[in-house]
Amino acid sequence: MTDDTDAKLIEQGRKLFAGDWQFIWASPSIETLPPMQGLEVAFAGRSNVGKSSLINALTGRNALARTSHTPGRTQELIFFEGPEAANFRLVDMPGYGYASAPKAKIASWTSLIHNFLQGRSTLARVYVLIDARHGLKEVDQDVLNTLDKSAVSYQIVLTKADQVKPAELAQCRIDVEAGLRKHPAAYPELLVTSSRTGAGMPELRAAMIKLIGERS
Ligand SMILES: Nc1nc2c(ncn2[C@@H]2O[C@H](COP(=O)(O)OP(=O)(O)OP(=O)(O)O)[C@@H](O)[C@H]2O)c(=O)[nH]1
Ligand SMILES: [Mg+2]
Repeated sequence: MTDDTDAKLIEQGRKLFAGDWQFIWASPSIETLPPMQGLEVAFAGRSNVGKSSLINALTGRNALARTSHTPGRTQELIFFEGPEAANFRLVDMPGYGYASAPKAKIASWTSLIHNFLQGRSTLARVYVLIDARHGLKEVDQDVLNTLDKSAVSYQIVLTKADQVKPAELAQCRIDVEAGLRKHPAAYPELLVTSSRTGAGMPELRAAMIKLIGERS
C-alpha cells in the first residue's frame, strides 16, 4: 500500500468514526440478535481487556459503551450503528475467562460468544483483544480455535499499550506473534492500541475502512 492510500484510508476512517454513532440493540442470547444487515465488526477478548473502552476511543465518545474497573461489565452482545449511509456496525461482546462469575453464567456467555462468532454472515471481522501486560492465555486460544473453524477473518489487537514499557511491549508482540503461528487463519500482523492515549486508533479505523471497501 502506498503512503497516499494509507493517508486516504486514515482520513476516511476519521470521518466515519467522527459521525453519529448510536446504540441500537442488546442481545442476551443468540435467539435475540438483530436482523442481519450491512457489515459488522466484533470486539472479543477476556474480561477487562478493554473492549468497551476501545469502542469509546474509536468513536471519540466517553460513554457510548459501558466500561468498568471490575470484570464482567458487558453481559450481552451490544450493537452500535454508525452513520446511516455506512451501513456498518460495531459489536461489543461480553468478556470471556471471567473466573469469579457463577459457573452457569460463564457457560452461557461462552456459548453465546462461540455461537455468534461462528454463525453470522454479516460479521466481516473479529478483533480479538489481548492485554499487552498479559499476552495470549489459554481461553484466548479457545476463541482463536473457534474462529479458525468459522469463515470470519480475525486480527489481534493489543490493548493498554500505555501500561507497559517499550521493551515489554516488544516482547509481548514477539510472544503473541509466535502464538499466532498455530492459527494460519489469523492476520499475521498485530495492531497495538491504547484507549487512554489514543495510540493505534487511526490505524484501526483505517483497517475497518479497508475492510468495508473489500466487502462492498
Ligand atoms: N490504562 C489503560 N486502561 C484501560 C485501557 N482500556 C481500558 N482500560 C481500563 O480497563 C478497565 C476495563 O475496561 P473495559 O473497557 O470495561 O473492559 P471490557 O473488555 O469491556 O470488560 P468486560 O465488559 O467486563 O468484558 C477499565 O478500568 C478501563 O478504564 C487503556 O488503553 N489503558
Ligand atoms: Mg465491556
